[in-house]
Amino acid sequence: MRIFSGIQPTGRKHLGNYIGAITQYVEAQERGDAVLCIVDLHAITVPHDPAELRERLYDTTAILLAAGLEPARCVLFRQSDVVEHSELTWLLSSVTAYGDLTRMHQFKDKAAAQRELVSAGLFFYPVLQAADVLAYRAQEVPVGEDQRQHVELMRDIATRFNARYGDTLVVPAHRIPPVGARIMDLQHPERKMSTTGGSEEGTIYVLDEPSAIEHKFRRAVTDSGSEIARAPEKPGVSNLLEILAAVRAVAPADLEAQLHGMGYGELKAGVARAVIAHLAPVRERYERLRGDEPALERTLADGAQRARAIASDTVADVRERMGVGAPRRSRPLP
Ligand code: AQP
Repeated sequence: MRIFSGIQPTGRKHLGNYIGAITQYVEAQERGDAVLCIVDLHAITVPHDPAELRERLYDTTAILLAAGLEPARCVLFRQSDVVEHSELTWLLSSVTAYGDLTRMHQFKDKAAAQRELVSAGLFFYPVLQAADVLAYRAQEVPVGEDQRQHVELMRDIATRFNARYGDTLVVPAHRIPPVGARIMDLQHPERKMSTTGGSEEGTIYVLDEPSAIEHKFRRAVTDSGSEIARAPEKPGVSNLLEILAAVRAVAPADLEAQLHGMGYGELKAGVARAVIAHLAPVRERYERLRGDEPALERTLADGAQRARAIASDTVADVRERMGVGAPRRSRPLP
């Protein structure tokens, strides 16, 4: 089975990214043929500093390797190194409904947050994301809950393409983890933990020092009452339970039973300890890997070469089906 996902090189990776996505990428290496992409072309749809983008890309590469991605067991690459993503975006735009793009929650949220320019790139972001996945004919896309709508859109795009031009693209399915698909901000537990929209105090970064993690959990907002249970009126406690369940790989319901009678302060301290222990080895490996940019560059270049071999094949089939370019007679269509 082919598994594909992408992650942005913007900002610092947080616990939501780690639990909702990165952990799934690492597991994907066990379950199938994992292709993971650091999406720098997505990152330029909002204002950015060019030099910083390159730095953040290396940071993200090192975090992914430190988390357990092994270049020998997966394809790890930088999106802009495989130009087929850009071409496929344009080809697929003709089977993408304009009305669907106007309904994307992420576009609405991010457009509202822009102070100057709302770029056409931001609007087109989900088409590029569809091209990322469809280029690899991936069956599965591990993502957090916030990406559900984008995966639905890419399914529609693939289905429409196949209906119009004949069976060419694989219609992918999302894989949203049962626990930890939407980690919330510790200060505003009604909002998701986020790179751009969250609070600094409420966001745990993968590379935070243990003392910072401890401090942020100590200050986490909890709810009225004293019961440790998940409930809509207890978003703070629910989030802490979800985080603890995800890092300990246990069911939240089992935790509720185990922690019955414990106070909120004790809960927060326990979650902090578990998260610190979970992230400490990642931080240590990151420090070693991040210093060697030439090695990171070699890993990405090798990944891009392997990625291109797959993506160029799909783009050639899409062009042929659509009647774009010179006819190709050497290889029959699938
Ligand atoms: N709070 C979250 N809980 C669980 N999963 C999450 N993801 C993001 N936030 C949470 C998942 O992380 C993956 C990679 O995300 P990304 O870095 O490409 O950016 P994003 O989805 O736009 O989320 P961010 O990091 O919070 O950035 P902004 O602030 O720009 O929206 C995705 O699979 C995502 O679902």
